[in-house]
Amino acid sequence: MANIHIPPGWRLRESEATPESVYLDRRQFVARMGGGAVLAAASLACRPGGAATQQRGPLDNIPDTPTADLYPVAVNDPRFTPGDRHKEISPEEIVATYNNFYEFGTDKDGVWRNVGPFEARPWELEVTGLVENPGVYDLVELERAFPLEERIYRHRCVERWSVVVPWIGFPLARLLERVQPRNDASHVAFVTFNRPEQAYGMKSMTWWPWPYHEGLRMDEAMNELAFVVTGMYGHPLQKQNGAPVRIHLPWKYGYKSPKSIVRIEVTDQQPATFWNTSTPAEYGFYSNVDPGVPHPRWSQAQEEIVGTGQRVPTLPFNGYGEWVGELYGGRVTPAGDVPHAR
Ligand SMILES: Nc1nc2c(c(=O)[nH]1)N[C@H]1C(S)=C(S)[C@@H](COP(=O)(O)O)O[C@H]1N2
Ligand SMILES: [Mo]
Repeated sequence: MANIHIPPGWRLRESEATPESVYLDRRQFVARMGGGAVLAAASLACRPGGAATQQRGPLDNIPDTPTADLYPVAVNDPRFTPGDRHKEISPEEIVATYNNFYEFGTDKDGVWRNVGPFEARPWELEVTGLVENPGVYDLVELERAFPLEERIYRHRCVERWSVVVPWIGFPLARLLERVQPRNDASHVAFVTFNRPEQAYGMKSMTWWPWPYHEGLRMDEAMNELAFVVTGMYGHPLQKQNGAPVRIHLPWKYGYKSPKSIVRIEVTDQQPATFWNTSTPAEYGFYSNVDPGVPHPRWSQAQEEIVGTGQRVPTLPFNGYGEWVGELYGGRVTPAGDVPHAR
């Protein structure tokens, strides 16, 4: 997406990701990244009776939760760990500072600085629509209801950058099995929070079709890979990565994985999606990672692994074809998904 903020050519700007960040400890990294001037714009944590005592860094955005004891988790199913390529876990400093989350602005390295006012806990998640057991769940209940597991997934943005992230959560299928979709249910819609007063991007960019929304076909949602994420890197999610609950779908472009969701709606129609509604000529419903279908404005044949300077060939389904290939009748991009695809 980022109709405006694609850096020219392949080089990521120095300020967006520096390979050295891998080797620096966190305090050095924050200092080098932002310097005093930029950090001054971040929220300052004030203690009673005192001046500002601490500056918020990119890794200080984990909301308090009574479920913190559930993290880190022990279960890491090796079936889901990337194989021979794109398998190095990205440093959390990269994943927490190079974000797409338009609710908090369009600058990737600005998102973590803007999430201060966002109250991501406590949180309710509603599951509604064509299900036998609709309900409003306290997220804490869901975190305790399903065994949490870690999944190391590749994340491939349509802007042709990628990271490798150890997410924590549970399969979407487990939640859907619990609420029992009715026989006439064909799709699942996701809706994100709608609080412009806490989200600078929502408030200032009124032209987008807020709140952010996405959707899947039921068989995609039931696929073992589709993951409800509540944590990352051994702890609950950082706000800039979609705290307290997001979706992750490793075989699709990043925009299919909505952050900070408040509702899952089971329906009998293909749901509208934020990017398809905004720019239908560029973004389809399925949006499977496909090196063979260029974006109208750039090739998808390769991608840059953020923070490494490495540029690698993009894989069909982002390397997850063995899990999801059969969902799409032998194609990666289903016919008609985007007008420019052959
Ligand atoms: N609510 C919401 N979810 C969103 C987005 C967004 O702008 N708002 N951006 C999407 C895009 S384009 C990407 S690439 C990923 C980025 O996730 P990350 O910043 O945690 O890596 O989030 C996706 N989910
Ligand atoms: Mo993206």
